Amino acid sequence: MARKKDEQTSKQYVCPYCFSKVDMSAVHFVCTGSSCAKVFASTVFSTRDESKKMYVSKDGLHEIDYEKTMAFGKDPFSSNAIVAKQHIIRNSSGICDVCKRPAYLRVCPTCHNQIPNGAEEEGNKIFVILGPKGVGKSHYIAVLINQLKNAIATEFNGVLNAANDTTTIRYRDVYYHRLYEEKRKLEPTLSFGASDDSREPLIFYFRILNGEKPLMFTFAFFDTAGEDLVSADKMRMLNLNAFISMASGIVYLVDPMQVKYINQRIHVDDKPQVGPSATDILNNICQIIRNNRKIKAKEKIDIPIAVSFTKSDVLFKIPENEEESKVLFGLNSSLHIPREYGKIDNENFEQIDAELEEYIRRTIGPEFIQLVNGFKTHSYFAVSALGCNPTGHTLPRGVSPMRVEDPFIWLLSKEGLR
Ligand SMILES: Nc1nc2c(ncn2[C@@H]2O[C@H](COP(=O)(O)OP(=O)(O)OP(=O)(O)O)[C@@H](O)[C@H]2O)c(=O)[nH]1
Ligand SMILES: [Mg+2]
Ligand SMILES: [Zn+2]
Ligand SMILES: [Zn+2]
Repeated sequence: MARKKDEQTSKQYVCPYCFSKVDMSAVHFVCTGSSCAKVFASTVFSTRDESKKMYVSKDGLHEIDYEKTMAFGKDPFSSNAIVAKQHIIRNSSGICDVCKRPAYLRVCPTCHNQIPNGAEEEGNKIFVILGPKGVGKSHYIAVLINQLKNAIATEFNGVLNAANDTTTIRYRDVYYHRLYEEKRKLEPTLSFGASDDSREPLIFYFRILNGEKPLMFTFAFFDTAGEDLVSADKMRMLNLNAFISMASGIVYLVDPMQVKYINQRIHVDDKPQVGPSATDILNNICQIIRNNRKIKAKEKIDIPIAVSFTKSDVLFKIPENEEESKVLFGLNSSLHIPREYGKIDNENFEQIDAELEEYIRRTIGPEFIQLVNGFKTHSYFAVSALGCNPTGHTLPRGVSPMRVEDPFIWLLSKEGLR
């Protein structure tokens, strides 16, 4: 009996909304009964039950989701308090204390977002995408989701589903509609403090039915504003540290044109300026993970990292001179060799990894390689969300992505995808 309990508690579920570790034996429930929230509010209000007054609005008409309100950093006793549409059961009995019927909808005790069925057997793997300002995160996320949903799901016999309506609507309105239908570039992402809705990541479940046992992955795409990643203090303030430290895999993006050595040699229209050092930002991220997970300086970080060049379309151009050819990929690059369809093509990934490591050593510097070597499992990739360099605000020919899925296929292979 004791052993069973141990096994149960050792299974870790990380809430992809608030990034707290959830003890699966102490979850909360939601009752789907249509009147329980109202009955609960009026009962607490009429009996003047002081111990529960934070769960009811001042007029006694609504149940308040105290925990979710707090998770959003709002005052539960003000008009900003979030109303609970359905009654919340704040214990793990699974029985509604109002209607006495069993409740089946489990929620995270910290933020009251839903916990999917099968969370304890399948666990959850959260993958995150990070990178400094203007590196191409938003475009990458927009295109990656579309690729995963269509091409990759078919290739690996899987399905990609949004975890909730907010994700569906936000992906459609903020990303898909603008990029694929209006054929316009996305705007820079607002800093955390400036917009509330960016606080919640886009969450998708990717279920793969290949093999004997289905595999389930959670993707939490947190479209951070690049400026929020520049200082370790700011990251701590925004709770980005929990988000990063709890990840099962990291995709770290680097814009080649923001690298000084490359920027000085490459000739392209609308070239971005040299950016903050990719090494410094990765160093911040490493420090945060080491502090949070208590990993000593000599030990390696046990989260796989896929370091990926964005906008790699610009590196395939025909060189205009000798200097420029030093920073371009050339005709013999392994990046021209397509990966094999429907399987993990490790040979292809290893070739690309070796070529890019050399390229990065030359262009960014050995300190960067050294930092990446501080991760037990790492590999280099080059992607392009748009497939071409946009001039102006529109994309008249639409998007033609290149290798955007490579880093994810590689990360998934580290978590059991075959
Ligand atoms: N050539 C090329 N340019 C790209 C590509 N993706 C993005 N860009 C350019 O890079 C700019 C910045 O891309 P975003 O996706 O907005 O970058 P971000 O990392 O989200 O930036 P912040 O939200 O400000 O942190 C875009 O406006 C495009 O001009 C690509 O695949 N190829
Ligand atoms: Mg952005
Ligand atoms: Zn009920
Ligand atoms: Zn939560």
